[in-house]
Amino acid sequence: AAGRQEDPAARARAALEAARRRTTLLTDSVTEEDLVAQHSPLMSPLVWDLAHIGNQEELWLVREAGGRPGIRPDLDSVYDAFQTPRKDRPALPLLGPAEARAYVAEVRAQTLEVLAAADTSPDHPERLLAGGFVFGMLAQHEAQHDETMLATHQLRRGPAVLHAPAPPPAPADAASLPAEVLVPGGPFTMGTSSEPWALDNELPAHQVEVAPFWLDTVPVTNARYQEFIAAGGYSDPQWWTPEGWRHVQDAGLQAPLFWSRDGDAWVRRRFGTVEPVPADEPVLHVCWYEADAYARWAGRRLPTEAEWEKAARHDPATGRSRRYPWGDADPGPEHANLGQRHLQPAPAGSYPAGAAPSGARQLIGDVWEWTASDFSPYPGFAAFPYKEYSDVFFGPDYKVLRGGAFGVDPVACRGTFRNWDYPIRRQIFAGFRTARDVTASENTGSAEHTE
Ligand code: AVJ
Ligand code: FE
Repeated sequence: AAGRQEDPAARARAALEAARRRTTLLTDSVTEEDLVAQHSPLMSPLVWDLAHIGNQEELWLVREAGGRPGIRPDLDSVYDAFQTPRKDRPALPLLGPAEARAYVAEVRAQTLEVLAAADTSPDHPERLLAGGFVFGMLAQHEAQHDETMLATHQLRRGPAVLHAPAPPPAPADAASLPAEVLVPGGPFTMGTSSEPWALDNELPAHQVEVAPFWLDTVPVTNARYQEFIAAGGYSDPQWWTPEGWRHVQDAGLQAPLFWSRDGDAWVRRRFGTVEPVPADEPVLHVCWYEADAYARWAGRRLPTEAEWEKAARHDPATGRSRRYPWGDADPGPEHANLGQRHLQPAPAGSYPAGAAPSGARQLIGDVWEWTASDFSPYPGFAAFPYKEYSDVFFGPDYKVLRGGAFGVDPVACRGTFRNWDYPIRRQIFAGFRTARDVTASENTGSAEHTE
């Protein structure tokens, strides 16, 4: 695994090449017909994602970083995500599969020449190049589209084309973990001013006061979620916000996306196969409204984004915020379920080596976790290098998700990484965990060892 001390150019090349291997697999594993088809109005045709990856790389690495003339500037408007919503992209004059493959290969060849000649030293006067930032940004961009394309694969009907081993079984102690862990109160450092490839919305580092709270040790499982369904959770307005209740009725929600009944049991469709819903796996493909309603039904609430990040990064022994729950080392297979190594979450309680100081597990990887918070800028936020990455999304329309999922590459996942989506979205690889306030008596009792 690449570390922060490693040569930024070598780290950038490795990250770009890893993302491209995944892009190639995701686009070569389907027929040409499936590549150009729209599998859901929520998603682009896969062939759009492919050429969009190339076009963004041409814009930022070949033209901007390399100062080279454009390869296909005529494609800029076709692959501008803001000009055409996903549902309308099949009608665009898209490159065909062979043309798109040739295009991304040509862009990549030039990118590697630009990278080989670039000065990526951490103190480079141009912020875009310092520490290889723009190369890291494009590796993260491609990795994010690899996740989006994985969601398209999940929505696609027909026999399975992607295959991966199941995650390891839960460790022996998984069944005896405490239901919740205490995260001590006090200030902590949220966000970062030192992570070289952090994106603009993760900056700057700033102090946030967080009251002590209890957090689920592991994400909410399918078994727990089925209790909510069986208790009539979907038909009782008291658990839902007014908007959530309206949405449940309008959309006819009864269970997570991809679930259906098979007699008395729940089954789920997963990458082309139908299988029993595994009881001890974190629940997946629920929207924010469902997560919020479950939490209220359980007498709890979703954690705020600041609470989530404190649980994931704050080390009470030193007072410092770490890059990851386990420390500063880049994610390895022992820490977290990331990178599409497995095509499903690992059982709740997995990855003890990835636990946070509080004892919480699986904060990174497995499932994105919905938080209570709207997507807003940190104090001192400045859009960089373009407003359309985050700035235009700030506001009450989007909820923040944290922690990454099995479909997320490690390059696009860390304790500070912020994702966001509409509260109705379910095709993303999202689950959640719940929290509660520390009560007055618990607070008195815990004050001594938290100071
Ligand atoms: C950060 C996942 C919300 O997919 O809309 C991809 C990432 N930005 N291309 C998205 C992104 C530009 C973004 N999310
Ligand atoms: Fe994009």
